Amino acid sequence: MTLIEPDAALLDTVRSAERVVVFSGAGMSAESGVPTFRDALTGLWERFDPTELATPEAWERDPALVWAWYEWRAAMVRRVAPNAGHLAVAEWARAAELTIVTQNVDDLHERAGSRVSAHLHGSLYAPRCSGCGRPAELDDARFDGMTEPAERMTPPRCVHCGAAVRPGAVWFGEPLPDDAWATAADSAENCDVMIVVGTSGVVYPAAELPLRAMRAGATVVEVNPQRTDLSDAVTHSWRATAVEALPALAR
Ligand code: BV8
Ligand code: ZN
Repeated sequence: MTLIEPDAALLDTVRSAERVVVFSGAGMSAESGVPTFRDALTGLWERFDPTELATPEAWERDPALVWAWYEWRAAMVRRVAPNAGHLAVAEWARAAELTIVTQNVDDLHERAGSRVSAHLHGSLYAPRCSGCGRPAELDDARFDGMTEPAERMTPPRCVHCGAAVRPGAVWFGEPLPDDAWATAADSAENCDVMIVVGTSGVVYPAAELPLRAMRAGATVVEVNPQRTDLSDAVTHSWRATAVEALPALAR
């Protein structure tokens, strides 16, 4: 059911829920100034389709282009701050058993004080070796001087095996991290309330999570200024932004 405003009964259900899952997508960070995934290709990269560039094939074809895009996004996120939606979720977690499952590769939930149980699509801040898979210890200070995007940046080399260091994101065609998916699926199937915020619901298997929560009998509230592929499948779809809705839903 599409909502313009949640009624008192829904607010009571959400605020009194013991087991809550917050499932977030790129719209969660939009009001912090982070372009959503479909808008993440601006300037130098606007001629690319994100679902083309976020792939192992793009990395094989042109690692310097892909590495530059992720470095620029990581530098940009460092210059913004968590928004009132991130802060409300962090506050909520102090009063209920709250599990955060995010598709986002930014660290804004963490910087708001939350512990994220599952980063389904990896992180901008977890570069790893494309050869041996070890995490790469890179100095975040490298972002400080990065005020202009560069079209190409040669990725650093792994100190252990010499292979190129790759972004820590999960690309299209790559499996989600087993532990993140297991945590996310388990929390979706065992929650009383799921808040689905800021996702277009087109990327799988992540978009399956609200459907699993519905099948398990949870109250699933979508928060999105637009209608999405999930809007008809959830119990309530609130046309609101993360900053408008989350402080109202949290206790
Ligand atoms: C896998 C990291 C199997 C990279 C990302 C055909 C049909 C179905 C599925 C497939 C298919 N072909 C291929 C697939 C599978 C594919 C997929 O789903 N493709 C899609 C495009 C159809 N999935 C995969 O490949 C996944 N892996 O399936 O592996 C496998 C198993 C074993 C062995 C091998 C393989 C991996 C998918 C992970 C891809 N990586 N991110 C990076 O970030 O660069 S996904 C990427 O999209 C981001 O993480 C993003 O989070 C995610 C989803 O996008 P959204 O978060 O929803 O963001 P979007 O911009 O779309 O929407 C923003 C929403 O916010 C909008 O609705 C907007 O209205 C709203 N909004 C805006 N402002 C606000 C707001 N909401 C609230 N407040 C606001 N202020
Ligand atoms: Zn290595």
